[in-house]
Amino acid sequence: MKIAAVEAIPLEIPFTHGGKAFGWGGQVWTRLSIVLVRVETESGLVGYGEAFSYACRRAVQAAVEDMIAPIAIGSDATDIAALNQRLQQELHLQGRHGLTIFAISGLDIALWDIAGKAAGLPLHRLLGAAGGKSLPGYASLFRYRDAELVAERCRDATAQGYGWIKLHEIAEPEVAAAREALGDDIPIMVDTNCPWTLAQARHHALAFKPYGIHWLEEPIFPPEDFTSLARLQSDTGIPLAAGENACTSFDFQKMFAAGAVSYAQPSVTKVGGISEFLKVAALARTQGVEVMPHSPYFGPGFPASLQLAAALPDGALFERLYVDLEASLYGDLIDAVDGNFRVPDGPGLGMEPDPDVIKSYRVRDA
Ligand code: SMN
Ligand code: MG
Repeated sequence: MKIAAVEAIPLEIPFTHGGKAFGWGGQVWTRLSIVLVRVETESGLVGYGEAFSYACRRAVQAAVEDMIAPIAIGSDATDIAALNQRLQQELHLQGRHGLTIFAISGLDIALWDIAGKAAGLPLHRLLGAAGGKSLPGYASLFRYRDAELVAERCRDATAQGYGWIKLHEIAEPEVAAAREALGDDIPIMVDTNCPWTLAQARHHALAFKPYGIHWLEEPIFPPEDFTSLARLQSDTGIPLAAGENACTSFDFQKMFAAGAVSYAQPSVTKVGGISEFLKVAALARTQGVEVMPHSPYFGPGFPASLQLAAALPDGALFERLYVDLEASLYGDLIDAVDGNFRVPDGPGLGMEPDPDVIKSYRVRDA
């Protein structure tokens, strides 16, 4: 079953997050970028993947079109692991992080979608898990830098049924406000996105500790400083989480060898797709590290992460970026019910992206 076409489809969907202007990568975020990777086989099967594209949409689209498609077209769509490895090998001069591996991820997810469709099974069944599962979700709040707003958003999320909350705050008053608003029974995770040196991180981690932090995420820059993460974790006794900026199982192998984390967060649209995610999950199991998929996504990365989380032997919390989108590619799949997310049971990723949403939000500037 040969790959006949690989297409990058860029989308931009407006969203609101209930706070002041905020963004990363020098851009204020008002729209979520999604680069769909649409793969069609000669036999007419179509699969969808997603390549990470926040603040880099046009560059990722170019990587899919110029670097991935020429190698993938004509290759066997069923030989997913081999094609993934071949892409990594042939593109190693372009770096094994960032755009290259985001683009490979998009293709790999689409190929697994096709594999599921060819088998007539949802991915979690293909990977050996039973159907009918749902996963506890956590509301992943934006960074508000405003204690009152943090408290309000926490109350809002628990009123929606969420039993777990992740903050993106870096100061104690906001963490304190969240604990005050949530009471003692709702676990809080704090994601800081790599702001500190080891010494600074120790100071902040100890300030957060009295509020009971389920995990502290990416406290140190650079994210690959696994030695410092390991020291921070053992010095403070606070479980650390990281992995959204690690690419391929080789990065995770080093992270685990250093004893850097208690929770590994492979990101299916960044790590190298489903193929690499599965290797990371297997490695983590041998190291006593829990896998918590990174999934602030609303494209195929969303159902792909649900499928993968459902196939983990210990299950996982499912990350839902706590924003309101103008339109959903996957209908109400993105809405928690009593704080839980249903694992879709259609073939492949479990659900097809809505063609009307693709049509309406497709960007034509590239
Ligand atoms: C995050 C990363 C990228 C986009 C949105 C949010 C964050 C997370 O680090 O873990 O959710
Ligand atoms: Mg994070």
